[in-house]
Amino acid sequence: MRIDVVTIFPDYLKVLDLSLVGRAADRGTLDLHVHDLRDHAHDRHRTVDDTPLGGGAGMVMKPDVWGEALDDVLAVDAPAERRQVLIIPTPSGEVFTQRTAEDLAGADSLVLACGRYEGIDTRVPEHYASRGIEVRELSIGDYVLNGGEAAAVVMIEAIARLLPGVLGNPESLVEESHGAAGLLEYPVYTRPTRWRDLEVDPVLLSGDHARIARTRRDQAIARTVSRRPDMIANLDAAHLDREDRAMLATMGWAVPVGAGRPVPVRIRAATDSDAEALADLAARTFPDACEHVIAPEFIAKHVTTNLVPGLFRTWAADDRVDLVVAELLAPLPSSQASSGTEPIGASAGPDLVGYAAVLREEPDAAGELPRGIDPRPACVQSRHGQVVGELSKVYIDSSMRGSGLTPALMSTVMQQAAGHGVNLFWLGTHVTNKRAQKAYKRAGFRQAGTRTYNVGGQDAHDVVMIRRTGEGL
Ligand code: 6GU
Repeated sequence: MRIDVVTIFPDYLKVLDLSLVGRAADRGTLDLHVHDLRDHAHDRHRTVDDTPLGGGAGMVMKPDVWGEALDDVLAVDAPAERRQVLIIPTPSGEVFTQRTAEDLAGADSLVLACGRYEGIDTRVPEHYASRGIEVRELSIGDYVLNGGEAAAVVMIEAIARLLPGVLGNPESLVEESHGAAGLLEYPVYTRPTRWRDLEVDPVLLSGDHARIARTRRDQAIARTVSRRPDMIANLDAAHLDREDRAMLATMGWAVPVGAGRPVPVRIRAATDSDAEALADLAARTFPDACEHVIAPEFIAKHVTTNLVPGLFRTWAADDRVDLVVAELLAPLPSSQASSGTEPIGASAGPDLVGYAAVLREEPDAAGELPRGIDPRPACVQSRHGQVVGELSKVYIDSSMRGSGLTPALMSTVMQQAAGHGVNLFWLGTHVTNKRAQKAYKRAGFRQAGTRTYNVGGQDAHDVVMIRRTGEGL
């Protein structure tokens, strides 16, 4: 690639002779030429600027001087198959990104016109564009430099390292920040493994390549969520696997069904004021769990007698109940909104799309267990000192299936309950609901037996699953 730079400070570009760009030039991959703009000024003072027409601060660079300089370096009648780009670094340009660098690395030659002062007369880019030259006015970020030289150095380095043979190890282009994944790069470590009391994650020393890859991916996601939420909002959901989604959901981003991008959610403890929204959510999600196996009238009866706002109000007030909700922080595009009985957003309440509860098996002062707790099935044996909690249960709005909210709610509620002493979790789920059983299995549950469960007056057959805290996932 040939690069020409026109500037009033040719020495500024000498930094490019150092480092990898210099080596690329030595090898012939890059043919860099720097020209002094003042060679094209013809008065005694070699003037390149003048006061702005219409008044105002600063000086503007003269179009006649620039025109002569650029006519000299631009190959005006170059063959059409050679791509030549005129780049004008300016804070009022389009933002130069890794995508821009990748695009420009495909050109045959670049000419960078570095302005100083308030910029170059606007007719200069206009003129060359009208002559069929590809002109790009580019900014390297939202701040102002005194001239385009530093920006030109930045752009040339970003472009040159993408040219074939410039980087020693092209592999390092694959996983870096702002690469195709749309995430920042994961944190990196080297020896010593323990430095000033700081240890590295032992997974990195395990030699287990799949686990290392997973850990790094989770770290890249975590870092991007905290530093660049704008990048998370733009992630292409098609590139997110189940574990990515679970990680994102724990960190406040979920991918709705059919959506191309994650949306912000908050996973938090439920309060009294969630009771109505929770009852609505329960009414539209409970049937999903047993729709095809229990008659609709039994389901309806169960919902209207049990899953009432009063139940959720009682749970929110009971410290033996850990009740966690997932709240949508921005409305979904209407095509993805759930088609429940209550239109979402019609009420003033929170937009809840999921909940999970753990009911701790512990009598209160009156000897009563938490409201709505199921009798513990015989197959759930607690040893001395074990504190039993019923995971009751993880319900997700149909618009959020596969969004990552299920594992995120599950791990949040179980962590919270574990903090309140629960170390043996159990749950019952209908024998035919394989989707739920799979999800619980992934969360570390295993089948312990079965139970018969009464839904609105009809017996249902449930699989009983258990998980002890500390049991590996
Ligand atoms: Cl390309 N030029 C100048 N002068 N300032 C800038 C810039 C360019 N990009 C950000 N700030």
